[in-house]
Amino acid sequence: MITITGLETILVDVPTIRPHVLSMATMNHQSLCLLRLTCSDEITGIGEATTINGLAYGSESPEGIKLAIDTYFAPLLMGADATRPGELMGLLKKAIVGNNFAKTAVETALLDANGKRFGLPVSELLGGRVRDALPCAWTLASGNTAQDIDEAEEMLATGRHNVFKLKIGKRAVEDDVAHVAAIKKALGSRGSVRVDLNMAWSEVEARRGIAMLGDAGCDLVEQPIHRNNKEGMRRLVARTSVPIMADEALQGPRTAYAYAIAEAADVFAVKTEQSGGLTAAKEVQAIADAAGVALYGGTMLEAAVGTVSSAHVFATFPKLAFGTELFGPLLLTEEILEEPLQYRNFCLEVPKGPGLGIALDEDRIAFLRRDASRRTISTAASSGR
Ligand code: MUC
Ligand code: MG
Repeated sequence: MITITGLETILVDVPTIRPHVLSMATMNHQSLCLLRLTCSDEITGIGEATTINGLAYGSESPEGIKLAIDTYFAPLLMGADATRPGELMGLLKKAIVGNNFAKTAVETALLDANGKRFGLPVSELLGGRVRDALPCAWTLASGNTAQDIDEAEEMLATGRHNVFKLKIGKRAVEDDVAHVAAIKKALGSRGSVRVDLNMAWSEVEARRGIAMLGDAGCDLVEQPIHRNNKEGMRRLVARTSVPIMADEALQGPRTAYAYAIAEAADVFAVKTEQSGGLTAAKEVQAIADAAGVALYGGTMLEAAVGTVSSAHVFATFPKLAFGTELFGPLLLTEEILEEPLQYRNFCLEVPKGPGLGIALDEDRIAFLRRDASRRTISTAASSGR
């Protein structure tokens, strides 16, 4: 039997290329929890769990994920059959409540290892890819309209992105709509403009704001109101012509089912971490397809490992009407892969090699890991400097 011989969790801090301004937080860096899962056949699988600004977005943080995996997941997994991700994820589901992000890191690493072992990309282990490149949006969130327009122009000129998600909800409704309208006016038909409120509006604000956004040429409104207000989302969907997308509301297949039967979203933003894993994300997709809900491949602003893991999942979706937003690595100042991901023709190319099809740049990880500075200080102290 090929067994799991080790789980190492590593916190890595990477600055963002500019402040990323969301309604609930401004990010200046991204903290990743990387997972290295070693097996008795010398194969190592990698995984990632990443949140937005610590605990600003959800109930898991990178530090909490590390603690959960080290303390509670590892004893359940050590010595288990590494070739049976389905069985192991079932075991974790039974033994551990919630902790969806941590579960995703583990499933990613198990599937990466199995893919390397059997010579297949993760997308093939998940049923088979139907596309090799994913349309990829960019988020304009500098907090400044003119800077956002310049950024969008650069993305269009370089062929990197022609779909733009604007983070709004911090300012008064009218001011936010004016910001969106100015960007749409500048881009015209060259770019799709969408917005994400991250739950910032009340239902009354949303009713007013979405009507104005429609007039301004906005193509999609993401999670305008609180995730628990399913009835409110249903009312908005029924009343407005701009498609409404659920994001924070989708905490795995059960909530996806509840949203689908309530007709509380036109589009689902599927996120692997929020869903509770790669297989769970596929289940959300199946529910959406069965209910006639359109799909979008979302991000938790993961770095390269989580981004590629999501890309393998989304590459298997038969329908992906609204594309993806797998741009996380591009928001970071540092490359953590030996070979960077390829973004071209407004798409992210899905790696074709076995497993995730990527390799970490171990020197960069050694430099960026959070405990690296402590190690350097203790070396200097012990040499008497
Ligand atoms: C979110 O709420 O969708 C995705 C893109 C981005 O800029 O933030 C994330 C989170
Ligand atoms: Mg969102």
